[in-house]
Amino acid sequence: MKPIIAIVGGFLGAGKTTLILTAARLLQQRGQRVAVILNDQGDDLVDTHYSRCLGVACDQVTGGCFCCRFPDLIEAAGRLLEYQPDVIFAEAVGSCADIVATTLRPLLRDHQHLFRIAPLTVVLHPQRAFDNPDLDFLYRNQLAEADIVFERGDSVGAWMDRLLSGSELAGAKTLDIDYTRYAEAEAALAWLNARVTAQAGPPISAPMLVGPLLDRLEPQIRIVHLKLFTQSDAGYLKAALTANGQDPIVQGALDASPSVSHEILLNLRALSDPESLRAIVEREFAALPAQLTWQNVQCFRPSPPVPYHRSQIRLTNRPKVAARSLK
Ligand SMILES: Nc1nc2c(ncn2[C@@H]2O[C@H](COP(=O)(O)OP(=O)(O)OP(=O)(O)O)[C@@H](O)[C@H]2O)c(=O)[nH]1
Ligand SMILES: [Mg+2]
Repeated sequence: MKPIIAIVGGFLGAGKTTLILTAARLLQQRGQRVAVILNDQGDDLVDTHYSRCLGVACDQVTGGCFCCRFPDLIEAAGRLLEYQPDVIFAEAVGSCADIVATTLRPLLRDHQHLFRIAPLTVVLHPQRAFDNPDLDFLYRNQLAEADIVFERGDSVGAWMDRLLSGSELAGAKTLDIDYTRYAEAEAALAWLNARVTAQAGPPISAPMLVGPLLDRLEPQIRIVHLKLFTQSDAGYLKAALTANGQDPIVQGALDASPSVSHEILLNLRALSDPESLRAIVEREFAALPAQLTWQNVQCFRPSPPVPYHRSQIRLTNRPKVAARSLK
């Protein structure tokens, strides 16, 4: 049986990775094999490291969204065939829209000999509206093209059954989106991905190392999604903020014992200019009680989307949709 590719989209911090990893666990309990493709504009993805720590077979598409890196998506899916997955979840970058025309339809058109293509799921963000026209533009366009909308609290089992039944139309809606406006909306965001090694003397636990760092970063940045992941010989710790004024959501070894060596990944999406964001992050990292080596740091505005395919093919009688206002 050919594996199913199920694309999951939705805004930054909506809960895509969480949904996919929950579904992966449920499917594994049902005896099915699952793999995941993560996607980002930069490298050093927290989602990939986290998924691997949970024992899920992963690959990734980096340096651009699935739309712009469509051949990389196909290569990643091809590499995952080695695991003989029944289902491959593909998580789109949280600022990405127009996935039906640029990714789902080309999959349907050219790759059905290898894969079955599931409907596009879009995860609702608990915030619903962002008080920012650029973020609202991206969010409502994402929702407008969904085949299935998943909301926190919905049954993951029922969602999977719907997704995998094969009875629902995939790519039913073609988005009518202005690419100039789309590029402008994405460019309101600053993206920072960093990988840093920290050598602490005396040894320190991960929560003691990064807790104060989060406390210092939070008031200085308009956070859209901040993901921080640390790995040491005591285990991993993941902390996330999806808005300002929240306590971080933490997973992993909260009670980890002290370690000398920590690898820290930071994936930060904020309403900012990249230069200011980078300066704040570098300054606050420098205050850590450890010797730091910056292995990699990328800080940029997403460049205008240039989809590899923008498929206009109409497979059935599919309506064109324009995103409606959120309010
Ligand atoms: N309580 C609760 N928290 C959730 C749920 N889904 C996600 N979260 C939390 O919300 C944060 C963001 O979730 P992610 O799954 O990382 O969101 P995402 O859509 O993958 O984010 P990006 O990859 O940055 O676009 C995480 O810290 C999750 O623990 C949920 O259903 N309930
Ligand atoms: Mg994610």
